[in-house]
Amino acid sequence: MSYIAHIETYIVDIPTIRPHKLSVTSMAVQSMVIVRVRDNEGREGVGEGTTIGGLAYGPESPESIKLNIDTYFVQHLLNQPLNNIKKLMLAIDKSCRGNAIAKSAIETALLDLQGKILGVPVSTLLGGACNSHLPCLWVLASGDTEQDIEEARALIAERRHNVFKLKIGSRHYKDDVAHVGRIKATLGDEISIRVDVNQAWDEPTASLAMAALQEVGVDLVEQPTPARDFSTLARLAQKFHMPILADESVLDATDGVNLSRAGFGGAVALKIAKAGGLTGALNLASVCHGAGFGLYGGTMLEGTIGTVASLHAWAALPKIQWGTEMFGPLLQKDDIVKVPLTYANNGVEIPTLPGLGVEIDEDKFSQYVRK
Ligand code: MUC
Ligand code: MG
Repeated sequence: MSYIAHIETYIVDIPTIRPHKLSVTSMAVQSMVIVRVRDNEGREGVGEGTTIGGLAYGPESPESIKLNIDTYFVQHLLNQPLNNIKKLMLAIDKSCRGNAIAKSAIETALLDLQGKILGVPVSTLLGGACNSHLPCLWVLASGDTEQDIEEARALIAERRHNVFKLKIGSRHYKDDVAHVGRIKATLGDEISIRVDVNQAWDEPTASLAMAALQEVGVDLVEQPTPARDFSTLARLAQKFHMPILADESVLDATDGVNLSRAGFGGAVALKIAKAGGLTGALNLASVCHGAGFGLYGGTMLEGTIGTVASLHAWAALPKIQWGTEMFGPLLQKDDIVKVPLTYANNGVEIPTLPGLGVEIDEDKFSQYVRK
């Protein structure tokens, strides 16, 4: 019987291809916690735990993810049999509260290793892939209207993306509407434009801004108001035809139930990092399905390991109405895997090799690992 013999965590820092500006921070580098788990026969599973801008986006930082896995999680895993991941994750859940990103990194590594041992992709462990290719949007977040238009045009010409999300909320809403309106008018009707406000507005500002965004042809507004204020989100959803995508508001299945009870209607961004892993994100997806919410495959701007783990989960969903944003690896200047994901036809291919289906490039890994 295989058991867990070794666990190591690392922080890997890779610069981004350009500054990525959100209402909460501006990123020039992405820092990922990489977990490497080995069994008694030397086979390896890898996982990733990633957030945005240190502590700017959420309560976990790369350093806390690494520290809490090393100090509190590892003792529940070492020398344990590998044939029951649920039991291992329950043991961690029972004694470690919160730390969803750290839990997601561990569950990913265990699923990768189990998939390799059984010779099946992670999507098979989750019940089976319903899709082999998923739509994937790109986020225009240089902060400069002309640069964003140029970036979008090149990606449309390559057929790499035909849906774009714009990060807004750090300046006056009228300046944001002018920026978004100019991009939408230039790119035309064929191209879908969405915005992500990352909680920056209060209700009166959101009402004014959403009316104007609806007018310029925006298809979706993501997290316009503060995460924990469900009643505001529900009121805004009832007021506008343009749908709202709840992101920071909905971490796991319980949030999905509570948002539905608050009277919200719209869509929900699933993220393995928010839900403590792939299983938690799929549990939330079931609740959303029952509540009539549309689904969307979200990212924390992970590198390839976290991105491919998410893709295996999204591929196991029969329907993902709003597509995905699993473009994280393309925002980074380099990659730590040997063969990167394939982005084509305005989407991304789901790997079919055992486990996650990606392999670490050791030279690249040593180049970017934090010393
Ligand atoms: C978020 O809030 O959606 C996803 C894409 C991106 O640019 O930032 C993230 C986080
Ligand atoms: Mg978001």
